Amino acid sequence: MEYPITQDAGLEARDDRLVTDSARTDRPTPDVDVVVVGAGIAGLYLAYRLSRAGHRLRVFEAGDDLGGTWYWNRYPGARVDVPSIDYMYSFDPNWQRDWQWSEKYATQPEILRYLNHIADKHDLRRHITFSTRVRQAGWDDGASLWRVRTDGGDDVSARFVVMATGCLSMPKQAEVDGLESFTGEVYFTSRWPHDPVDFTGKRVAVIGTGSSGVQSIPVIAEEAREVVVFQRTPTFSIPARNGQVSPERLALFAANEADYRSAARMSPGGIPMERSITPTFSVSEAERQQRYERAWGIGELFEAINVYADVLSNPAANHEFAEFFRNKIRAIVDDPQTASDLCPTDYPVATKRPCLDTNYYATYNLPHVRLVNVRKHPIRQITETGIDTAHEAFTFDAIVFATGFDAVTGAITAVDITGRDDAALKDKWADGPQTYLGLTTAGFPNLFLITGPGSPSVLSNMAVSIEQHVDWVLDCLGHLRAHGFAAIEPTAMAEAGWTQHVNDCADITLFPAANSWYMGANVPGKPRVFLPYPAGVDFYRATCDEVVARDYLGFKLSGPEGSMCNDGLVRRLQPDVEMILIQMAAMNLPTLDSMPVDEARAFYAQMSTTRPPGPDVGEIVDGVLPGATGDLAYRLYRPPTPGPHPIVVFFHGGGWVVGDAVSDDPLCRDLCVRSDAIVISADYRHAPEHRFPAAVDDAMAAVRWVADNAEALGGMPGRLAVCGWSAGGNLAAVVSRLTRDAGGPHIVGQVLLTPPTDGDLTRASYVENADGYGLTTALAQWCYDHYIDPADRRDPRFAPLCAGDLSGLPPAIVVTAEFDPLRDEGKAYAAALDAAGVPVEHVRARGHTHQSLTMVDVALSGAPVRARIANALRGFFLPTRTPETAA
Ligand code: N01
Repeated sequence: MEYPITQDAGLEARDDRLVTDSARTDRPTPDVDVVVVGAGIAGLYLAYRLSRAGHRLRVFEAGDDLGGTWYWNRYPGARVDVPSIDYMYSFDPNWQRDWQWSEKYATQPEILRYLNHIADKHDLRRHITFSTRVRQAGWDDGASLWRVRTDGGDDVSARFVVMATGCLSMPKQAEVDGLESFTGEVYFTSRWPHDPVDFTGKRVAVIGTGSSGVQSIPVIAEEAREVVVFQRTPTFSIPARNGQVSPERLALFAANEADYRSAARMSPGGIPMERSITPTFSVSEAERQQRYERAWGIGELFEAINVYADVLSNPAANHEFAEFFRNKIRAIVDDPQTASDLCPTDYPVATKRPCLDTNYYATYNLPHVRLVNVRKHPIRQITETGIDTAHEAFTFDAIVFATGFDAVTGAITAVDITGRDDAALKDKWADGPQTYLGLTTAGFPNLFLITGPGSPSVLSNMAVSIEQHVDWVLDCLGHLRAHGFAAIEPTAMAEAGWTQHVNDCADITLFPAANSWYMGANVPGKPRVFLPYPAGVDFYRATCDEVVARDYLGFKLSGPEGSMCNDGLVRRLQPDVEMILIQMAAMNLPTLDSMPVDEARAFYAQMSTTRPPGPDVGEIVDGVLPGATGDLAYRLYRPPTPGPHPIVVFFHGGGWVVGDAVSDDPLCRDLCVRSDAIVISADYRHAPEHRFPAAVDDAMAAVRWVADNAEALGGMPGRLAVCGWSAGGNLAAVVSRLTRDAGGPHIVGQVLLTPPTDGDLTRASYVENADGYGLTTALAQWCYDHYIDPADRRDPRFAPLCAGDLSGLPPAIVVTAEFDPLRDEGKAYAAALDAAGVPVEHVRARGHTHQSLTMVDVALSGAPVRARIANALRGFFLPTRTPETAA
């Protein structure tokens, strides 16, 4: 059937007029503008966009036909695990006129038919050279072009190379000894024959229980006489509940397909869905079970994982969800030992790709299906007739390997790619891939990676992510043309920043806890690096768009008429901190400095009620202690371990104006548990009613009282440290010096968390971070003005940095946050302590704000900093630091 070549108005409007490089320069004209490697979903869309934009292109495809993943993975039961109508192109808006999905989750043959249908409809085949593998691509810097060689003898020059090689296309080696001796049939799910395979009456082994194994095992078991599944790691799988395409989804399409697709693009996973913001333990047990049941019943992976906001970050939340899964498995599988072997226990749920199945667990109830737990009974070797484990010799007619892929990077590094100075990409990535946005890599100009490492790729609906990348590349090529540039390449700084950002995102999740292919852990010798970008399609797309809007931030663009580079980092905040700031901004809350003091205090207290409580401690005691002029409230946090314990006197934050003994409750709990010390949060009088030095006098009184009563409080006399956040950090620093001068009480260490140390508003950090990061410069000034007269601001009881002599002060840990107006004075104080010979550890909290380090269980990226604080406290409390031994 012939289809007219359609042109979408939107695309037409976006493409710039073609001006070839040769028209501008006398440099050699490449054979084509773009070489595309791969003719799967990405390669086809590239062919569509590039050809319509007037680029001369060639697409090389190793397979005999198009389809990529869907060409190769023809194993029995192969299906998509994203609903079919989400897993399709959006550039073909009138698709329903000539295409219909027959099922919620289409089979491999149906998807392959769809891709062929699209290729024919838009006349894409003519760009593709089949049965041809790209072996080599080398950047010729002098000519500013790529030289691409194939196993078919092609030698093609191109201005750009786009790797559309797929994330799961390079099969992993079998890694079992003796395969060559087996005389029966051998199959790999990833390279399944085109002719039908008939297992009727046969004894079949299946090795591997990832998605491919989970899908194929039930179907193979329908034919085979005997099926033995060799399982190394059990998987979490939910029933797909396949059937007709959901009428609700179709109705959404009928209402407005453009809105639907746009919602997908701005969703966390590439399927229209609201990001869950409910923490698991914020609702009742009954409600949680109800929601888990719904997740199990709906048959959609993304929905299931989105059940609660913290499933992938909170170990306890993950454990509960995993236990729900395990109970389901135990309920389905009759044999208790088999059920137990099928229950994953050594990695958090969803940190390895979960599966969608049809009758997977129930298949193990069939009399001719058996599970062998390879962890208990390792495969020794494959023999002529079957498989030997340490305990048993099995005879098979066929062995099916469903053993997975060298994922995400494997297909890219399989091509010998060399960039500037003949540097090999494989060498550059030897310790893990480095990319900018997962799209480009420094030193390899004009090379684009579709769904490359460092982009959402395999954690998202690939169809949506592929389109986004291809659109970005096409826009980029249009930009280069329009501005007379011939080459684009990321800077080393931008790439390092992005690689760091991807790691930061992964580090606040449970993903690194699993030996998954996401981590490269399934391939022996592959570096352990989290490969995809886990913060979501929505954030990722916004970032890519921002890079363009900021004049291709982090890229160097060059051409015959010159070059431009707007170098920098697109994401500098910790990802969770950024998310919190976005949410706070959306709430449009009034600022404290816009309110009368009483209102500000009430508002501050109100805000505290909505945060997570922090960890459980052994005991909490509320009491009063004698302050300088009257009673002061305190709260004591005792660790769950047997005492006596060292004691930390803690001073809360709040700019000397707001807050009280319990306002930093989660932080105090966290410090108590992590450092195994009693934390006593002592209140002090607040300004403006009680201006400087009232708070200092109270802080001194509190330290004296705690020192005098250490034993009665369950503490260890002589092991006393001070700690404070913000204004409390200032008080801790001041008290450390005053006690030194007064000859006691002896303080073994001081913890100063984002402290003001001289309130000098002219410092750079007050200017750089004046607004947008929680504490504003205006609010800091409001606090100072309430607390202290300008004339007193060099008094060392306010400005410890102005104290003449800092020698002999207790050892310190000073924490400064990158995006804090107070950053530079904390930094200066750490340097001054160091210069005075005081042992000091200065922790620069990268990507953090004034408050974020105190946000226990909210800003998870703050936890390692608090762990360092606790570690420092433990060091302060070592017996060598006590007065007796110090003397
Ligand atoms: O591969 P896998 P897959 N001895 O790596 C085991 C997508 N996909 O092809 O975990 C014994 O997940 C290995 O064990 P372990 C989807 O994203 C999607 O199944 O390494 N066992 C594991 O059990 C998916 O995640 C769809 O300990 C060995 C299995 O083999 C990705 O592709 C369908 C072994 C490999 O599982 C990959 O899935 C199919 C050995 N030597 C795939 N080596 C859908 O859309 C490996 N294993 C539904």
